[in-house]
Amino acid sequence: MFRLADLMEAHKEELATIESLDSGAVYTLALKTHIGMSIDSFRYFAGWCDKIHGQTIPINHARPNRNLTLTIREPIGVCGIVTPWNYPLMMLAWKMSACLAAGNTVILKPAQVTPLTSLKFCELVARAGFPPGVVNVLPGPGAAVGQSIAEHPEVRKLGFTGSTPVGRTIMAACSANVKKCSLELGGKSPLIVFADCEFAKAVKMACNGVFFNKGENCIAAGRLFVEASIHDRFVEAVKVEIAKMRIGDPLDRATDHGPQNHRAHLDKLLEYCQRGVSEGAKLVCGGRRVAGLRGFFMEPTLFTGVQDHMHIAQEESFGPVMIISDFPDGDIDGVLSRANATEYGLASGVFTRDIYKALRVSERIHAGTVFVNTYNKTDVAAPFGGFKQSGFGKDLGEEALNEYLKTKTVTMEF
Ligand code: TAP
Repeated sequence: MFRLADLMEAHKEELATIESLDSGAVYTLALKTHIGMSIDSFRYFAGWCDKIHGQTIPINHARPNRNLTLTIREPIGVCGIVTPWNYPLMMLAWKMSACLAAGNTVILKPAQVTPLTSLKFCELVARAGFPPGVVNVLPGPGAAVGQSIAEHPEVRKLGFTGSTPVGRTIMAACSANVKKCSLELGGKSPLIVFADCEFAKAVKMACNGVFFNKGENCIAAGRLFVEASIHDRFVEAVKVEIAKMRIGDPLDRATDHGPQNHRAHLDKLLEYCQRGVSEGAKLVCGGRRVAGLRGFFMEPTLFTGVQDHMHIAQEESFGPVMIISDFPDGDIDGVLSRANATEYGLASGVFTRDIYKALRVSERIHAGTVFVNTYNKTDVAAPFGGFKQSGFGKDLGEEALNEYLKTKTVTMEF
């Protein structure tokens, strides 16, 4: 695995170029995040390979004899992994690195629209010297290939990242043979901005929280709640940031915002914005395809005056759409209950200089990740995964290993 990480590092520009062409991610981001964090994942989990062990547990003795129990952490066997199109190599790496470190073999199905980096990755796996059959990549349609992996009786574990509806289908398929599964699903992550925040930082981070990877980011800040007394100033500052964004060729090193992943996704986003307008939200800017540019470019979009019942307040866009609602000054309970009134629970954020407020929000928000005065700050050592219908099971960190291990209990009498 260390050798594989070194090979990925040596080919990182090539991988980033392929990822950029295949997914529309801007090259600079692809290099740092899509590829950079994939390399970090393999290095991090390579370090775990010789640190996976069980426990020695004192149990009641069967007198007059004595007993000793120990646990052994064993690989599960053949694991399936099914990934989405927004971070093609990174989603592969987050799951596969933990899966391999735990001693399993793997069959991975990449998203149909973005299979290229996973195929290049196979070449590096072979060059790194993995035994044949340990890593298998099988591109194809989810309904056929993904479903077959989920249903196969000899695949004992399935790790899935994707949408909540497909997650439900997968869970049902896994239930047929009681397969262990972990699901990293959609989100509609609330970001709460209090008036006592560091204003300029909050604006920049909020824009990053929404527009990072053109919004095709599962933890994207899906809904912003801004305290009423700074609401108008905040909206003006976001408009200034949006106006600065350079939209264009993702391979150009100066570009900030590339095209959406594929046509059907862009069409869905335009419809989503239409729905926001027809439900009465105020479209401050964007909501359209970028005129005069070839490709699936969408204007960074800003909605204000969004009411809780609206579709755009409830459902994830998975695109560059910022959705702002205000909340009365000082109403922490009110904003928390609105932020928690969703079936999703992937991530969340809070901006305030008041540590008491930040900790109270962190404690009471229903989400697998809380960012305080930052956003999108994931790390290979920190567990990542959602609550509620955003799924269960963790990627990254020590906890991810549990998803790909089983525990055997051995009890001896002497
Ligand atoms: P999905 O449509 O759910 O697709 C994800 C993967 O599942 C694809 O490889 C897809 O294959 C496959 N699939 C489709 N139907 C299947 C079935 N019946 N059985 C097995 N596999 C099947 O998601 P997407 O559109 O690629 O990605 C966007 C969604 O992923 C968003 O909702 C986003 O929030 C979520 N996401 C979540 C996270 C985390 S960590 N929670 C990270 C990234 C993305 P095809 O290629 O044929 O569609």
